[in-house]
Amino acid sequence: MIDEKIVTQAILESYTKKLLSALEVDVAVCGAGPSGLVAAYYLAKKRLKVAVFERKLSVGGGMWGGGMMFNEIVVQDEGKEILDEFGISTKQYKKGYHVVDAVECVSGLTFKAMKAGAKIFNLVSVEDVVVRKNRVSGVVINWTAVEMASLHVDPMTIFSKFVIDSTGHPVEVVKVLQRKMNAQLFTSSGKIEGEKSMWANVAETTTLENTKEVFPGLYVAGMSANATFGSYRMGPIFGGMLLSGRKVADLVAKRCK
Ligand code: 48F
Repeated sequence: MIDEKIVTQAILESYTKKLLSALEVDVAVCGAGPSGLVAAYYLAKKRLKVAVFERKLSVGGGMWGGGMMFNEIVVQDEGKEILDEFGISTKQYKKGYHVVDAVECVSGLTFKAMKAGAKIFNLVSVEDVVVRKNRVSGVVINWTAVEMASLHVDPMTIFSKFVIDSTGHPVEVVKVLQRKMNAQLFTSSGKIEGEKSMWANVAETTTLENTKEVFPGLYVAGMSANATFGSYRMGPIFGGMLLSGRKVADLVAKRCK
């Protein structure tokens, strides 16, 4: 005999417990694309308290569809090393180029990030930041359904020592900080420089260089880093995203000590 009331109670109680445990975290990761998931894994592995907020029903961002819906992705040798650590299969296509099933890759990154201890909240959008004493100190979240329906419902707040913007091309967290607080960013113009057109070779290197703090308390990773600091996009080669996730985790973990 199944008692539906128990099923409902189980879900409500365990979700509430999970959310309550995330009200104050070491790191709030905004966006569960490849860079966000890798960052969450390495941070959680270092025993830091990590909450990931993802707007969509599914995590994985732009990785599921590979290149133009051919659901395979490519990584370089350095990216392959990270995938090896996650136990994700890769196949060498030519020297220095490895192909990976995009679906296995998203699943593997997600599984390991969660097993390491990261909590993922899908269907939740980050709509604002908390700024205290000229420092980003948390995020403001709401249900994606509220956002989609344009309902007039107030959001709630998550406090964190650090925030990572891994929202990809739209660089949403930095954007809201810039718009609402007129923030002076650590970019050459002090503002978001904007993403440039495709140039994979340069973009892969600059993704790593641009993975850094952009405002006190706020880091950028993945495509968000390139969009913030004004570099190119790279299409379905994902080594830079993975390496960026690992780099931001290292940088933030050092600051959390
Ligand atoms: O876009 P996305 O995959 O970001 P990424 O980790 O990787 C980029 C690549 O997928 C690809 C590329 C590499 O070759 O160019 O595009 O930089 O994942 C970003 C995630 O953030 C979510 C969004 O739904 C996606 O899953 N997201 C975006 N804005 C918000 C958000 C927000 N305001 N709140 C919560 N999640």
